[in-house]
Amino acid sequence: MGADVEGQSSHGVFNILHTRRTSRGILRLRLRPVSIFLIIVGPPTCRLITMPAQPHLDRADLEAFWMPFTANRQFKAKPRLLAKASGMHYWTPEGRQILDGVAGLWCVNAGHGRKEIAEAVSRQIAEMEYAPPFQMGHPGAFELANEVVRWLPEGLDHVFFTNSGSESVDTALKIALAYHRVRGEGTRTRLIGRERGYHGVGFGGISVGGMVNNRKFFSAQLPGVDHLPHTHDLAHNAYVRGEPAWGAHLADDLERIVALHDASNIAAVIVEPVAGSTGVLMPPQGYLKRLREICTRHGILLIFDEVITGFGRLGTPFAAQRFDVLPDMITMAKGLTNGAVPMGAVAASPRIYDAFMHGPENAIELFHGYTYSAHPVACAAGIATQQIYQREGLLTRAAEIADYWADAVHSLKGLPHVIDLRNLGLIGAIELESIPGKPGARAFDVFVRAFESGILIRTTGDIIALSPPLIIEKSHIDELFDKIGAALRGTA
Ligand code: PXG
Repeated sequence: MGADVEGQSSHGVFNILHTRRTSRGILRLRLRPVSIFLIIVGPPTCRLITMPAQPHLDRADLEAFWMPFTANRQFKAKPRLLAKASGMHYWTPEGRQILDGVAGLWCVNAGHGRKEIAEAVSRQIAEMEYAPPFQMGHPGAFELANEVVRWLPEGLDHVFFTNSGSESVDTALKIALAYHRVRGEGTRTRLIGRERGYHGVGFGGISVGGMVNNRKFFSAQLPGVDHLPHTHDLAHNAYVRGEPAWGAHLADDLERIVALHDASNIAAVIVEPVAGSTGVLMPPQGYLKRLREICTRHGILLIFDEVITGFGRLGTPFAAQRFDVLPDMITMAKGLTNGAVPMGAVAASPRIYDAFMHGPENAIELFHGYTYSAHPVACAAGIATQQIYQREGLLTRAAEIADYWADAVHSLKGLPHVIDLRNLGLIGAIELESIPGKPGARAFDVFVRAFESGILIRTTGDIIALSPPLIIEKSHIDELFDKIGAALRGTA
């Protein structure tokens, strides 16, 4: 093709200015005036990826946005931008293809660019962009709640909508406190989290959470919070596949806290079934069951924070099913809408819901909610997402490919700086030895190298976390781990 070829697309007539064949059979076309197209050539089909015109961003243009959980100055000196996504991939504004090893941020479980979600969202915005959720309703809210209940373990059958994981956590903690109060046990106010837990960034979430940097700058936390010990111990559990055998006894620490405060003062325990943000810490075999038993014995509510484990990450719809443990509440977000529209939710047991359904029928039972609870557009995205999960069997897919994934994770054993490898469902972790005095620097270097080689991974401290879309194929797994291996070999 020459520089003067003319073509037609939905964007109008274009002139092809430049073509270049890259690796993997991708033909890149540079077009006038504004678009870049990528044509992926490969039997049996061709796919046309259109890149919308990207505004050019100078250093000064990057200043106004105060980026979350980001080294702002480092990023703005050398930005890493994403402009388009489809299936297992992102593309940079320059058209570089990036294999997504982390489902965006543990949320795009059905893969990127799902047409059904885009269409449902666009239909809903055109039809009714907003409806007030207080003393009013819209059909989508009830439909999505029913869809979610279908995935939940039997025994959780009510859904309260929020807009994020952080809001879900704070909502669940508030429901726990109010639940005890409406039952006449208002002294049960203490909340128990876990060291190295992550429960979002609200004041409730950082109070029960256990990540030092997320807590130490913000002195005003909830009073009356205790923490269980975390379960991560490389001396016992290094290179274990799946759930480690050592550590169930760490749940017994809850008995110590109960003995200290008395159960009559304790409202709830909140844990992530698999601690994600803090570096992918797998629950020891039997640990969650033991926590459940102790909570039940003492009338303490057990909350599973399933913001990352919900919606198929471990090969079952929720981790509660995978571990065969029924919590009193489950918090969720992320995969609820495939990351397409912000939304979270709290699932509660009938015992909890029914406890509020007393008093005059015209009384509001729970003084809690958000302007955007059950937002119609989020509900539309959520319903379309659940239909994809159902139709494609995605919430059990991780179980099918988990062994191949586990082999790939553990194939990195022996590579430079690797001190542990962990896997469960479609989650993986690579723990690296830190550079003395520079915690996190080594993993970040691997992250940058990996991005430059065409894969997106996630780091927390010196741990690399992996959580790809659930549509991942074996060839993607091979590419992901080949490139991680190369990045590890390349780092100092
Ligand atoms: N609970 C858990 C278990 C989470 O993983 C939240 C609550 C808060 O969700 P929102 O939607 O408020 O962010 C999360 C969020 C990472 C990473 O790198 C994980 C999260 C957020 C940011 C980074 O692992 N999870």
